[in-house]
Amino acid sequence: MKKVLVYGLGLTGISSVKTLEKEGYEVYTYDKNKKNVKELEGYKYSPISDLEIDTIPYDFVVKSPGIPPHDEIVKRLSRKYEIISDIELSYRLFPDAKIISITGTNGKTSTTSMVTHILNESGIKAISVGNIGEGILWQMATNKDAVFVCELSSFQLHDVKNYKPKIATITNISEDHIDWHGTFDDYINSKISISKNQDKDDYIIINHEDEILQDHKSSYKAKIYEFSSKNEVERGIFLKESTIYLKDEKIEKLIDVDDLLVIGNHNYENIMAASLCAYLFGIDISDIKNALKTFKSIEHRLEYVDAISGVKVYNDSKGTNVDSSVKAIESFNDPIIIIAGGYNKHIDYSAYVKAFKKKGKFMVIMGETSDILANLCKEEGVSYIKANDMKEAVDISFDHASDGDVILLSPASASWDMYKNFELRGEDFKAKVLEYKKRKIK
Ligand code: UMA
Repeated sequence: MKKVLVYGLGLTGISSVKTLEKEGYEVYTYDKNKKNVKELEGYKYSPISDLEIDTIPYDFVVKSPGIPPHDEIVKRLSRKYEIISDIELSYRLFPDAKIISITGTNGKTSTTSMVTHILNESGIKAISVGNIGEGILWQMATNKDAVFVCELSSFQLHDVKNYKPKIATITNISEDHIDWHGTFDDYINSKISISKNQDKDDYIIINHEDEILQDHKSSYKAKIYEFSSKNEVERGIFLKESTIYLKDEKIEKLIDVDDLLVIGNHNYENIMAASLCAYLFGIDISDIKNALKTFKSIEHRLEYVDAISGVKVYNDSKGTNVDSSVKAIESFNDPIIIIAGGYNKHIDYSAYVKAFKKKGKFMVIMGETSDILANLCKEEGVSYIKANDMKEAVDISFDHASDGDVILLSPASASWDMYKNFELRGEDFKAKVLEYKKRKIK
């Protein structure tokens, strides 16, 4: 019986243990913070201590994506064993699964959800997996008939070896997660590795306007399709004035952006990337057109929350890095009061404050990155106030807002200093907005 160590018992670990046990492996587990988890009741696995962790002859180790390569236990394990991600394992266990893979610094969740939406609307059972929802392995083990639309993080791609998707997409690359990767180059290489095993019969979809992706163009062996919101592409999808066109053997109109339910140039780019995935998968263009008309913005991604006394409120808690939040800021024409700050990923925040300066009225800052952002605001002459928690941040924002303004939570930082994840931060924001509304109505 093959022996496997599952390191980390969060979403990834739970899904990995369940699947490995079902597939007949002898499973050992280790987690710094827990031994047994409720979700694994009834499953056979052996928790192991850090002292004996490298004494068993495992065939390989499955590491959860949040655990960085510089972790001492990872370093110890890597001297003796092959360490892979659950994504790599999904390819090894289910080589015949139909997969569409999407990565990129920003837009990957939206693009993934859009592809799933287009496929489902076209009558094909599709499930979004990977860096979205529960772990990929259990989904694959229990949904043999589905197409898996796989959002991949740089953490997950860092530990792939043979993974070879038929269709891969990289939406864009900008600085993120340097605390985990150590260097920007390591982050870039992880992203690019989505395509490293592809060959001429596969497809790679890239952003025509992204310099880093263009610089790596000669390294892709797969057939390249591009998308662009600025220029006509050689082969792919592009936006011209307010219409999106598909160009392969001929040019044909896909949709007018006015017929979409999402706003912002970055969302049009996601629509283009998603449409290319669906097109290359073999979906009819008429089905793609129809599905695009019904796609709504996903939760926590430029999500419209409410309008209170003429002030529109948007939740962009998924804005966890500079590039993502800059795009959110650029989606609005009205004056913005922004709630900023959070976990410090040791990235450069100046582009965020500079972009905000153009349209922004006021920055409300909280979290670990408070001092960094406050100093940048001073340098750029942006007005700001620090807040201790979300309630205070929301109240201050409304105090400074007037009719026609926008209040936007788009922190350019991960949530991990104050919340378990960005979803909980977004929920908290929406709850505090609702509380404010109730107090206001009284
Ligand atoms: N742990 C250790 N040692 C450590 C660190 C963590 O034992 O040094 C343990 C923790 O005690 C915990 C477990 O590892 O029990 C957590 O593992 P994890 O951080 O990898 O989190 P999972 O619950 O497995 O969730 C992961 C992704 N999280 C991260 O990559 C941080 C989820 O992405 C993903 O949905 C899930 O796998 C299923 O595939 C979330 C995320 O924030 C959305 N992703 C980052 C992002 O989008 O920016 C990359």
